[in-house]
Formats: sequence, structure tokens, C-alpha cells
Amino acid sequence: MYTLYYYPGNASLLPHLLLREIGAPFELALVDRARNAQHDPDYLKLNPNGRIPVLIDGDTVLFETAAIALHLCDRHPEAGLAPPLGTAERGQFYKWMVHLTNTPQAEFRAWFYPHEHADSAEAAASVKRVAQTRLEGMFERIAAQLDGRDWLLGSGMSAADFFLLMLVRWGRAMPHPPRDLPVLAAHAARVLARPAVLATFAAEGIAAPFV
Ligand SMILES: N[C@@H](CCC(=O)N[C@@H](CS)C(=O)NCC(=O)O)C(=O)O
Repeated sequence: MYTLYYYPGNASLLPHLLLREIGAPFELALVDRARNAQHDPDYLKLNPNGRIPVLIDGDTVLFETAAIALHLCDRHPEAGLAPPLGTAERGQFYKWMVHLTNTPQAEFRAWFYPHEHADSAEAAASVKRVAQTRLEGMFERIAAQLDGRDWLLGSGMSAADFFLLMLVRWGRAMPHPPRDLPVLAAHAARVLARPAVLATFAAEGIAAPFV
């Protein structure tokens, strides 16, 4: 039985989506951001960075969304959410998982929390503007690579597609949201067609529109 520390719509959404897609038994533990529970001493013992999510798997405590996702793929190979180890497609899978986490996901941190990267309100506004432009470029490049295929990997749907859906969702309030790119809208619709995805949103109390 896994325990996923989550907050609705946060980065915990990716492991939550994967747990439901896999069909693994898990329980959810709310980290109440409304009262900054991510900085409670007990939570900091799980993730000293004070960030969501954390996954508990027996004696294993993991933070970092992408690491949790990769671990779940490895623990449940039968779910087919990652290509077999040592194959060319596995390399492509790593490429996308690492790219999504260290490029758009990291840039979203600057967009959602610009004050962390600035020492004045004016500088923070500038950080947010620049992050927005950079995110637009990132999504355009992802869309260009996805053009003509259903999933990020040629071999079929993988955890990276769920990751992309979460990021497209995070951009829904941007002036030029990623869903405006037809390739990304079509990809999001394919992922949203998975029953596990709608069940995840329902469990987190998230209503449509999802992206
Ligand atoms: N690199 C981390 C980032 C996680 C992250 O930024 N989580 C956000 C929610 S999406 C958070 O915990 N925000 C609360 C805070 O920073 O105080 C990961 O992927 O797990």
C-alpha cells in the first residue's frame, strides 16, 4: 500500500494519475497548503525541501515528482507505462521524463513563484514575464516534436504523456495557454480519455475544463 502526500492539482497529480492508471492500492494524505502544512516539522522529515509530493512505499520515502513516477513505472512493469529497460525507446522515455521535469516543470516554478527568483516586486514581475515567454517556447517545441504522433514515444502511451497533461493543465491560465496549440489539445484529449484520469480529477475535487 502506497501513501501519496498530495494537494489538489499540484505536482502530486502526476503520481496520483499513475497510481490510478496502474490500479495499485494507495491512500492519499492531504498536505494542507492553505495552512502551509508543507513546512510542518513532520512533513519536513519526509521532504526537507517542503515541497509536494512525497510517496511512501514501505520503508522507502521519495520526493521529486519525476523520481516517484519512474519508481512507479519500475514497480509495475505490467502497466506498460515505460518501455523495457535497455531499449532505444527506454532512452527516449528518460529523455522526455527528464526534459519535462527540468525544463517546463522547473520554469513553472519561476512562473508560479517569481518572488523566489527576485528581490523586489518589480523584479518578480519581470521574472514572471520572462518565464511565460520561455514556457510558450517550450510548449511550441514540444508540440512540434509531437506533431504527427499520438504519444510522446513512438512505442505508445507512457508516463511521460501523463506528465505532459499535468504541465498543459498548469498553463491553462496563461495568456497563450498550451491548449491553444492544436497538437497539445489533441494530446491532452487522448490522455483525458483514460478513465483513470477522470477518476483522479474527481478524487482531487477538480472539475472540467481540465486544461
Ligand atoms: N521538483 C519538485 C517540485 C515540487 C513543487 O514545486 N511542488 C509545489 C506544488 S506543485 C509545492 O510544493 N509548492 C509549495 C511550496 O513551494 O511551498 C518535484 O517535482 O517534486
